[in-house]
Amino acid sequence: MIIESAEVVVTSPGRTFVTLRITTDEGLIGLGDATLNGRELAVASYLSDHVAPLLIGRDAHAVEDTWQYLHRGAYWRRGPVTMTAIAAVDVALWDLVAQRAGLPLYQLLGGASRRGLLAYGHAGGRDLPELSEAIHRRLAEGFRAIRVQSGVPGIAALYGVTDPGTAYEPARRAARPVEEQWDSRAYLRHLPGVLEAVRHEFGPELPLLHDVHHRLTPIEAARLGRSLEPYDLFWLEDCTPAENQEALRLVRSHTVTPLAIGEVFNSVHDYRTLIGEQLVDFIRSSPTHTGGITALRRILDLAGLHQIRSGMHGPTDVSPVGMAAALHLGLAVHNFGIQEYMPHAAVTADVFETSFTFAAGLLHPGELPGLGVRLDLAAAARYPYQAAYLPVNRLPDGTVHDW
Ligand code: KDG
Ligand code: MG
Repeated sequence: MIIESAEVVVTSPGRTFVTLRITTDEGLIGLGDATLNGRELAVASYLSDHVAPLLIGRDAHAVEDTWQYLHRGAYWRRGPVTMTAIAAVDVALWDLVAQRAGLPLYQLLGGASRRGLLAYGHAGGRDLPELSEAIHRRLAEGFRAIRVQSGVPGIAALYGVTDPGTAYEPARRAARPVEEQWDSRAYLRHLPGVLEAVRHEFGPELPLLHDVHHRLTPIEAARLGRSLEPYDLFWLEDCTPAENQEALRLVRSHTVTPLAIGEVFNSVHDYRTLIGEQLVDFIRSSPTHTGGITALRRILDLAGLHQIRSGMHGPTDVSPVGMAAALHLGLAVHNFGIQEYMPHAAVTADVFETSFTFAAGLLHPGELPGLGVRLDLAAAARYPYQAAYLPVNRLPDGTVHDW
């Protein structure tokens, strides 16, 4: 199965997605997600200028060798652009190998370890009544686990909080990033009361998650984790800037609230201290931003030795192709934890035809050979690239802060 062509498709049906489309001499088409939110064209160029020409003539079955060839062979390793590009190649090759075998991809990864993947949905509200309404809406849609984000008095524009009834979409179509605000003291005062009210209204069973989005110092995160213990969080996500692995030692030594981290990581090396010292409970990486299925499976195998489970990133900026890759891997690995699921805008289905399903709170990748996703090129051309940026975050005095 020889690779004949590799093209990069940039399309914006609802939001921008970058997809690698590999065609073999037998006419099979494999897809890989290369979407890096707000920096999409950097990965598109990395792939079309530097990687696609190297793929022509290679054996599509050589998934591991191709991964090493692009990773070690480039000399310049790691980083989100490089690893998202390698991920797209890796996932497209797995898609091809599984299609050639006539099997859904999860069967090549060891087969199903469970009936379906517990998914969590997002609920955000500017105040408690809005938040409660948003949670009820998610429950009615079938979600059995909920990420809770709340407005904070005094902060006008805040991560995770949308206008009522609208889907959360962090990237905004504008020439420059919009600016949001942050105040750690106001947040730390307000959040425990929010979780208390939600736990009281929705009872002890519902798994509740919360994302701090990298904003606290280690001692602030330790305080927050401890103050949320009575509300039994499923996890507290990205409580400190993720690149400082050692910071989690301090947090961990003060709280038993489970910790999740890693949506911005791109390599197993980002996790070595965290996994080796058992400083976290969930791995947030998706195949899309971590070098693909080949690389994430290694991370999850290492994590499994320490009873650390998966919690793959599944925002709208992971494309339907990337989502399918996460679902096949999540169905197969033993140490699956939970899967984030933010359904894409309806218009995305004009371009990407998917076979994954969501029912009774569980996702399943479906039974079509390969990933089970098709890309309609003609439809993709009807949604040309539109620039969008993630927000920038500032403290009350104007200092730029982690977003
Ligand atoms: O591209 C950035 C978003 O995917 C991210 O901000 C969403 O934090 C996020 C999450 O947990 O889904
Ligand atoms: Mg997050």
